[in-house]
Amino acid sequence: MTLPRLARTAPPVGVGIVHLGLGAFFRAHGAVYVQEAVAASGGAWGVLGVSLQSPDTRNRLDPQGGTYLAVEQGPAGEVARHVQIVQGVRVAPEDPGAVLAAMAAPGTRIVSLTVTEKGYCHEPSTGQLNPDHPDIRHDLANPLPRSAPGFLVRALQARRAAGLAPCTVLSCDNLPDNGRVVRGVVLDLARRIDPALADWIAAEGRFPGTMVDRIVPATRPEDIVRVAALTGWQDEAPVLHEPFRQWVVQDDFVGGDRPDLGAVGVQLVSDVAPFEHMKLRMLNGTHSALAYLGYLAGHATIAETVADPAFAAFVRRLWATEIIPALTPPPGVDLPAYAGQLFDRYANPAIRHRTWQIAMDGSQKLPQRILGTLDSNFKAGRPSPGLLLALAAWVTYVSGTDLQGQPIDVRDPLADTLRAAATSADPVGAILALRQVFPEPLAARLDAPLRAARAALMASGARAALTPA
Ligand code: CS2
Repeated sequence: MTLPRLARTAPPVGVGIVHLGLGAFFRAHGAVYVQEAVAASGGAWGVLGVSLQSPDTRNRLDPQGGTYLAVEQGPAGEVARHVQIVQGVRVAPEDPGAVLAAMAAPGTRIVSLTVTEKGYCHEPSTGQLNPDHPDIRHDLANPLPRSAPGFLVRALQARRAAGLAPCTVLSCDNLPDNGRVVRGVVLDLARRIDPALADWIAAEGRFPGTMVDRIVPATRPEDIVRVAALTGWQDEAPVLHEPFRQWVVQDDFVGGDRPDLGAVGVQLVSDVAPFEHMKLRMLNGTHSALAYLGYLAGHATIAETVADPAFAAFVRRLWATEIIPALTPPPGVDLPAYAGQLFDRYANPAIRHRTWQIAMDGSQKLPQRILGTLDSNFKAGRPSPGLLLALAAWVTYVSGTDLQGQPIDVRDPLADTLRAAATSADPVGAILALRQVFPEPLAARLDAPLRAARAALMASGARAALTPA
């Protein structure tokens, strides 16, 4: 039976937000919140989505009027909701000028981003712009950009030239102080193009920090088939997500202009940092630890990994003895209770979140997820056996060969460099020498304990190494 193609049923909403990086995460998180805020309080806050790389999402969404189903996967089954806040999709490499025009339009008051860690073209260890990044080199020499920082700077330049206020730049990526990082790369790039532009952005621009949270595994072809059977609609681009969601936003927008996020459960605060640190270290840190160790132990998903009692005990120990002691809780938050809630979220069997998916881009993720905690623990004289083992698992992972000699499909912007280091005569020494990832003093402190953790991992395998002797 041929099912009807999903189609727009809601009237269009004027575009107020241009979103760079229209991936599954934003479609299951920010877009849903904005749709609810517009339903609650109105406002021309429709979203124009931009894909910075491939046309795939546009090709799937266009025939559906930009709409899609967001499917909540909870213990009681799946519930689909029709998301219609995305008004259209642009593919940046096809027409960068059209993207800039949308970002510079008077109605656009927010440019939000989910471009992943590597999309900021910064050095993960310092947060500073990498001026040698090929896309940054390109964007310095050409008015039509390729990178996210390039689009932001050129759009702000056009707004200034047109006598408009800047748009608020809202980073929704898992970076510590994401507002400060995006502000830093934008100002650095702008200064290299036009110092007066940089001064204007520094004075007038706003870059609120955010903490975003919802587990959104990649959609598989079989999910598309299942969602069609569940709903009776043929949707070529559904997104799947857990019931939980959280969005903490620093309330600092140009002219105070934003959707009524507070009406739909977004926490508007003056300082996001404690929330970001908690989430990056407790959720993303253990996600990465479980991803590398779980993958090496033969587990395909996070739910499968924490269903293994050795891993369940390991992750609970990580929170209790290595991560929570190094954190300052955000106001009103009970960190052990938060850890318990995270465990239940990981264990949700309906969410098939692959260890391989989370293992991607470790060079960009580990500094804020794991290295910050390790550094605090070194300084406090607190042992971190579990985090060291996770780091040792990453060294093996990026070598491209698992402990049984099977190949690993490593995805990372530094994949070639990492593989060369991890397959050299001194893998730990060569990996720790990568200054993009490991700052000097931390690398020196890590040397001996990481060698010991790696030796234990190689001797007994990932699962056995989890349990302290
Ligand atoms: C995950 C995150 O893929 C990853 O690296 O750790 O995408 C994680 O699922 C989200 O940050 C949850 O909010």
